[in-house]
Amino acid sequence: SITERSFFAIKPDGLQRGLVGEVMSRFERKGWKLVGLKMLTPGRQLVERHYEEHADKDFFEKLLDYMCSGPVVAMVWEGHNVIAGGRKLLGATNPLEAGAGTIRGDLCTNAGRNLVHASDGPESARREIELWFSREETVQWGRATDP
Ligand code: YYY
Ligand code: MG
Repeated sequence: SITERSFFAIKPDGLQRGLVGEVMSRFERKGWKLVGLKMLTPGRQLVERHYEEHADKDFFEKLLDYMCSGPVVAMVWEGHNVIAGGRKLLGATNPLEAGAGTIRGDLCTNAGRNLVHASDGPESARREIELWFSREETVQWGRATDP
């Protein structure tokens, strides 16, 4: 639906490497609409909750350390098929398997430094937007091209 929203985060390596504009530009060119944007160095609790499905994985502690190592750019994008489409734009979790033309395929080499997070379905999109953004922090706005 046109009002579908998904949560994305440019991870600390994205800021370290100066790729914020590059990543955001790909979302804009796709045609999705930015409706939430902020920068923060996430605390451990936030990231633990964000990645709670991975709490039992061997990479969990490393993942938390990495995600809390510096600022991230948290974003909500809205638009047609932005949840599934956002995953496609990112490419596979392991950049080696991510196709050319995808963000991970083009811009990184390591699953542990894979640059951007995207919600993996409607349920996680809802949960993650609520976790990272308060109601007032997302913006409803219209574009002349929406209709
Ligand atoms: O949703 P996505 O980010 O594509 O992958 P997930 O399977 O949800 O894993 C979350 C996050 O964990 C991944 O982006 C990097 C990290 N990770 C890892 O460091 N090593 C793995 N073998 C799997 C995932
Ligand atoms: Mg995931």
